[in-house]
Amino acid sequence: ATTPTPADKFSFGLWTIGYNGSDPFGGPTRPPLDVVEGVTKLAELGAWGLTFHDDDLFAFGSTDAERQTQIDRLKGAMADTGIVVPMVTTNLFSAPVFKDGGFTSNDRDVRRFALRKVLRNLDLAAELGAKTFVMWGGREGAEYDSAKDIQQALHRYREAVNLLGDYVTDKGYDIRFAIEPKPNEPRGDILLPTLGHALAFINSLERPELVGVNPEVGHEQMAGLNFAAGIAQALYHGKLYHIDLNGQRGIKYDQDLVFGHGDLQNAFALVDLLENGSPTGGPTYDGPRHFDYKPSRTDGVDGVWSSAAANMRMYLLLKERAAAFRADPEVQEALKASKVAELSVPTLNEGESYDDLLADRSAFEDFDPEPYFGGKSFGFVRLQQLAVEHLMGAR
Ligand code: 3MF
Ligand code: MG
Ligand code: MG
Ligand code: MG
Repeated sequence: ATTPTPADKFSFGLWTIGYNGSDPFGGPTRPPLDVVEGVTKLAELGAWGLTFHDDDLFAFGSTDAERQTQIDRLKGAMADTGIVVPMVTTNLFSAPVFKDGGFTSNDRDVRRFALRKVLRNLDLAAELGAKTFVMWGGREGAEYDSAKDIQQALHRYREAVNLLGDYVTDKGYDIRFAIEPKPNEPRGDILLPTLGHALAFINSLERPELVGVNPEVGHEQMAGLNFAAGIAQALYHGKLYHIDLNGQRGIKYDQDLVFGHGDLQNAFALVDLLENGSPTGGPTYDGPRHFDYKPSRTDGVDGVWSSAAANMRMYLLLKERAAAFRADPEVQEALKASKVAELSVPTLNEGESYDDLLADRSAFEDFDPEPYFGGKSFGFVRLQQLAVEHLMGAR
């Protein structure tokens, strides 16, 4: 059960396994990865899908012929291995032209170029059968408050996403968009910095039904937020279209560690939620389990593949642990004692009005808050201890 198979829907970005170790302070520590080798290795490891930015597959500025050669090589590798492309995304952050952003650059010519780059890549996404198109606006932001009119930037972001929605609708593409929030890095501040900002923005669009979120573990945690709780809210809104799994240790630079190598307790809660749903039901997630991590700069080429395997193994181990947690009679009893399921009972009786509530003396006049002082515990700590013991394999 800890051996990955395509049925687990594990996917990897070409930029993840292809990361050569470059950081702001040093150059590559590994050679470039060829896409055919990447797809072959992923298939051997039991992965299901590959995702990519246009520039991962064919360098920015490639001729049409160079671009087509790489697309054909990818298609060949897909046919040979069964690897699918569930998601495609566009790089609007690496080339110097995007130094002030793509959709929201102050320079209008850049914005028009960015739109064309994305439209072209949408055609490729449809051609390869991708169902999700992720938008991470890494350069859509600023360092200086006086340099960026944030409200106008949001108008331009909206204009761009509306156009893309018109395009896929008119073309009949079976593609939805997923916005990937991130608070900072590479910009000092990035627009739509958290899941919550993105969800609010989506409501301002012309076709909100076409747009959801692609939250990344590390990105929310860089903002000090609880990732599993954020995912629960994205599910509540019906907006979890895709997910970037990785590890992050606190509020610092974007570490992109192996999934579970950061906040392990929160990773456990996340896998429990994705696999088992909330304790009382509600929407679950059956989309790709996509890893957006970076093989460590201190690893060689062997480490690229052992760390790719580690991501999938961590997920499957957590899935096993979460299943054991749910099945444990003591956990079920503890959940009951903690009244976790009682939260699913509406606060008002069926058809009850505020007049009825006001007339209910038991709700207020006769209600006794005294026993809550020093009285019976909710038992949340006991429940969490059980969760951690299952996580540790101690039960
Ligand atoms: C950066 C990211 C991005 C996005 C990617 C695709 C380069 O921190 O997480 O990876 O995930 O652009 O969606
Ligand atoms: Mg990232
Ligand atoms: Mg990251
Ligand atoms: Mg990401």
